[in-house]
Amino acid sequence: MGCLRQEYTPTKPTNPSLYSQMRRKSFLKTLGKILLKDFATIKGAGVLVFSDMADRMVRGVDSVQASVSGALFEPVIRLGVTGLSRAGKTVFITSLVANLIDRGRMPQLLAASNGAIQAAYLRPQPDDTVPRFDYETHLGSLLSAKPVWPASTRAISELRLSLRVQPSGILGAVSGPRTVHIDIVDYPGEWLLDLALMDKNYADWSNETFRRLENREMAAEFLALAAGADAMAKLEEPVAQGLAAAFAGYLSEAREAGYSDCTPGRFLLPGELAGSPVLTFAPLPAVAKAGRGSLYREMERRFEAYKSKVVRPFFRDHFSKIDRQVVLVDALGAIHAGPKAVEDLRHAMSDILGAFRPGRNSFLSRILRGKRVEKILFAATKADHLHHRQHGRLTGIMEALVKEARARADFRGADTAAMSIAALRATVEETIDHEGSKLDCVRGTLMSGKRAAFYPGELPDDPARLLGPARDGAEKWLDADYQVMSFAPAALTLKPGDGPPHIRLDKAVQFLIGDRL
Ligand SMILES: Nc1nc2c(ncn2[C@@H]2O[C@H](COP(=O)(O)OP(=O)(O)OP(=O)(O)O)[C@@H](O)[C@H]2O)c(=O)[nH]1
Ligand SMILES: [Mg+2]
Repeated sequence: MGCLRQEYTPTKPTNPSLYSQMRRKSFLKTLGKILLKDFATIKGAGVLVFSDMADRMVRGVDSVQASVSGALFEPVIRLGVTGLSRAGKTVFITSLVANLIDRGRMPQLLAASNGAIQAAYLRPQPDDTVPRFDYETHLGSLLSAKPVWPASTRAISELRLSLRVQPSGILGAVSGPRTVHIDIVDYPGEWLLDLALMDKNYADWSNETFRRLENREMAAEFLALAAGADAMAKLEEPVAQGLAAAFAGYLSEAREAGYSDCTPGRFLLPGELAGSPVLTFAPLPAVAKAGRGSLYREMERRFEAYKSKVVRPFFRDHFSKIDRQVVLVDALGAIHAGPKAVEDLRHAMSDILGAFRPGRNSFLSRILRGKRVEKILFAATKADHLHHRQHGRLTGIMEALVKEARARADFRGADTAAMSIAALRATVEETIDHEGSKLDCVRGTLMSGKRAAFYPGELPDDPARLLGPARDGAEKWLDADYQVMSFAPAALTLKPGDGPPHIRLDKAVQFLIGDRL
C-alpha cells in the first residue's frame, strides 16, 4: 500500500485558484466524514467523552492534512526513535542523519546503493513547538579532534531530513525526482510506560502503587510519610511538596536499583515541568470521603491533570502520528549488569510494547482510530563491543527479550524485526592468542585515552541460558562473566561522501523506510 501511494504523484493543476479549491474541498469532505462518524458514535453509545472526541478530531484533522499534503505534494514518513535512558538514541539519530547525507557507507540501503537518493538535506521541521534535535552539536562532539559522546538528552525532539529521490520504473522516468520528508522524533522510552495510567483512577493507582512499594526498602521513607499524612486535612502546599519529593526520591532510587516500573515517567525526567503542580502529587492511602480542598482531593486532581495535560498530549500529538518506530535496547549493558537487570529489561520491553498493541488500552485505541505503526525495529545497540562472530547471538537474545511481548501483542499489519547494530563504531576487531587459544576481541580507545583490546565473554547460542536464570531470580550468571567497557568514540577522518562508521545502520534503515524510497 505504501508503494502505491508513493508511486502516485499527481501534477498540480495550472490554475492556482482551482488548485486551492480542490485542496480545500477534499480537506473539508474528509473532515466532514470524521465529524459525522463522531456524532454517529455519540448517538449510538452515548458515552463518548468530549475530550476523547476532541483528541480524535485533532488526530483526524492532522492525518487528513498529512495525507492531503502527502498525496498531493511530498510524502512524509514519521520515524519514532525511542529506548530507555542511555540506550543510544542520540548517537543513533546523529549517525543516521550523517549517513543519509553522506551515503558512502550505506550499501544495504537499496535507494542509496542504486543511486535513487540524489540528495539529502536538513529542512525546518513541521512542528513549531517541539525542540529541534540538536544534530550539529551532537555531530560536532563525535567528530571533534578529541571526540566525546553527546550529552544526555531528556525530552522529546524532532528533526526533518528531506531526501530527493528519483523513482524507478516508467513512472519515475516521466515524473522526475520527488522529495520525501523523514521527520525523526526522539522521545524517552520511559514516557511510553505512562500509558498504563490512562485507564486508572487515583484510588486504583494509589492502591496498586502501595502494593508494589510494600517490599521495597528504598520506599520506606515515602511510605512512612504517606502513612502519617492527614489526607482529609485541608491542603497545605509544603505537605504536598514533601510527599511528592519523597515519592520522586523513591522512584529514582528504584530505577538505580534496576526496577523498570518507575512511573509516572515525568517524575524521573521532569524537564520544563519540574516543580509544577502536575508533578507535585503522590499516592495516598484510600479514605472514606475526602472533602473539597483536602490534601486527598487535591492529589487526586493533580493526578488527573498529569494524565490529561502530560500523558494524553504526548500520545495524541506525538505518538499517534508515528509511522515507523525503532526501539533501541542496551541489551549488552543489561547482560553485564546481571540476571536481575535482564529480567527487569524484559518486563520494561513488555510494558513499552504495550503501547504498540492499542487493542488493550481503550484510551489509546480511541486516539489512534485504527492507525498503526507500520514497522517496528527492535535494535540491540552498541554491537561494536562484540566481535561480529557473536552478533547473531546478540540478535537472538534481543529476539527472545521481546518474543513473549511480541507473541502477546496484536501487531496486525505491523512488520517487526530484531537486529544488532552499532550506530557509531568505536572499535576494530582483533583475534589475539591467549593461553594457547584464540580470542576474538575488539580494540578501541578507552575514556582514559589508552588503547585496549577487550574480550566481553562468550554469549550463549541459546538465549534461554541467559533469560532462564534471569526469570528464576538468579543473583549472578553461573557459567560465564560478561563485561562491557566504555570506549570513547574513535577519532575519525572521513573521506568525502562517507558518513561515520557503523554496524548495520544501513540494514536498519532499509527495513524502516526502504520501501518508501
Ligand atoms: N561503542 C558504542 N557506544 C555507544 C553507541 N551508541 C551509544 N553508545 C554509548 O551509550 C551512551 C548513551 O548513548 P546516547 O545516544 O546518548 O543514549 P540516549 O538513549 O540518547 O541517552 P539519554 O539521552 O540519556 O536517554 C553513549 O554515551 C555511549 O557511551 C555505539 O554505537 N557504540
Ligand atoms: Mg539522548
